[in-house]
Amino acid sequence: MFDVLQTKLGGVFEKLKGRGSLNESDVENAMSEIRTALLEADVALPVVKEFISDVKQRAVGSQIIKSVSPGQQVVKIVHDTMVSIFKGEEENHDLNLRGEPPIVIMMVGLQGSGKTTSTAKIAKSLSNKNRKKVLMVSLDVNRPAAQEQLAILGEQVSVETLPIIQGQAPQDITKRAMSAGKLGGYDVIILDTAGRLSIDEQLMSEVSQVKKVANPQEVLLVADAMTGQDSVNTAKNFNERLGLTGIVLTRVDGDSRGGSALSMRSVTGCPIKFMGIGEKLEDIESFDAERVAGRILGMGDVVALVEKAQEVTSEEEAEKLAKRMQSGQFDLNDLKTQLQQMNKMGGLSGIMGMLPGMSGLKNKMESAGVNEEMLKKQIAVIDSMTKSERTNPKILHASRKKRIAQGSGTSVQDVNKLLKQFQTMEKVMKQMRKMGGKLPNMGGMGNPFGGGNPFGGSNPFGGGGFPGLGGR
Ligand SMILES: Nc1nc2c(ncn2[C@@H]2O[C@H](COP(=O)(O)OP(=O)(O)OP(=O)(O)O)[C@@H](O)[C@H]2O)c(=O)[nH]1
Ligand SMILES: [Mg+2]
Repeated sequence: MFDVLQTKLGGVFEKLKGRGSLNESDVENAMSEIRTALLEADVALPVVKEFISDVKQRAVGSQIIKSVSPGQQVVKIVHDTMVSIFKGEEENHDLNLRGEPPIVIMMVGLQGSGKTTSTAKIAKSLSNKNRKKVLMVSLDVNRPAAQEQLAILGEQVSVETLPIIQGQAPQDITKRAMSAGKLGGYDVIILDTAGRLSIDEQLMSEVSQVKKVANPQEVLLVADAMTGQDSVNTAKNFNERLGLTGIVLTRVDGDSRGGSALSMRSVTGCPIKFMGIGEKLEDIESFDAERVAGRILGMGDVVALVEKAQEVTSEEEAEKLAKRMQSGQFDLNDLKTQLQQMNKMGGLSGIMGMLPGMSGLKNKMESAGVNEEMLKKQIAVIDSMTKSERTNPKILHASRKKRIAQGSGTSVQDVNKLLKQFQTMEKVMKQMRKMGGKLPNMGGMGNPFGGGNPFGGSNPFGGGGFPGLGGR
């Protein structure tokens, strides 16, 4: 599975992971080797470029973890980048079967890509695992015996197929399928369309018309993982013309280069929903980004190690911060750490999004201008300060503020705002100490971000949200 990609990247990683230290040129070298590896595995050039720049960006923004080697850390970053491309925006790569039945799934793709086989595989899985009543329908009137092929598969997997009426056009078969689906009380109808050698107008207009009649909830492109660069154009064309909702990647069991998977995902923005991993009708898997990236990179142990180390590091950091706050030693360096931590957690919206019932608050915060941009700006302001300014903000007078504003690309007003927040925090912490470490009940929490104090906002997270404010 994805052999070429795996072997090529594996070589780069083996060299990297043992390295105790990496300088800039080591990293540059590793990047250029990864670049070559991806290209040789047939990943499309724009996707390679995006991948490399994403890795670099993550590398720059990542925190150095003492307990693992830089090489190991790079391995982890490449892994994360791959997972994030495979995952895309959606959380869920399952079929969308919500709504009023029958739900229609339409299978499209080039000739021989595996549409009919995948139709039967998906039908079998929906019927056995999800207990759905499924109707399979062949719209392939071009290839002799294509409709019979599906009927035979239907018998093998014990899923019904629409009776064949010779001479009917695809649109008419579709209409018949829709009414049979409703009358028969089916949950799901899967339409298996005819393939073509290459994308031609006739094919596209035929499937577009079928789509209009059937109004499918899922339009799945079935694509052969073994076809290299061409698959990207195919996917792009189908997507532009039909609006795909997902990809079924077939023949992943073969000696495929694997690059097409990454490219198609990236170019269409459509999630890969299934992988065909053999000719048998149970040879289908849901696509799991973590697992696939793990298989491709073959570095599961390193990834786990770095994850563990990251956890420990942020815990240690949180504890250290909490202690400093309790002893009243909090300075702007600590504020920066805290801002970074917030940023790492996916920014405020990421955190808020995870909490049920918080969407209203999230909007409020956004309208108060508390967002990731702001976090970044604040971090930039602190970065532009000298060491002594950070530990002793009291020395910040007008000319220093002006210099900091210029250095961070912000305004003196922004600098003042940050300092104001810092002072508010100091005050809160003093109160905390007085109350024996408990978080004071800050008045006016109706808008926790009132007064431009984002740290008031950590309060609604139940104290555990941010290190140091938990009152531990
Ligand atoms: N090894 C392997 N073979 C597969 C897989 N999926 C499909 N095949 C094989 O590929 C061949 C073509 O599959 P079909 O399902 O008939 O392809 P199709 O897209 O319906 O073809 P047309 O209808 O002619 O366009 C068959 O021999 C299948 O057994 C897979 O995941 N792995
Ligand atoms: Mg077929």
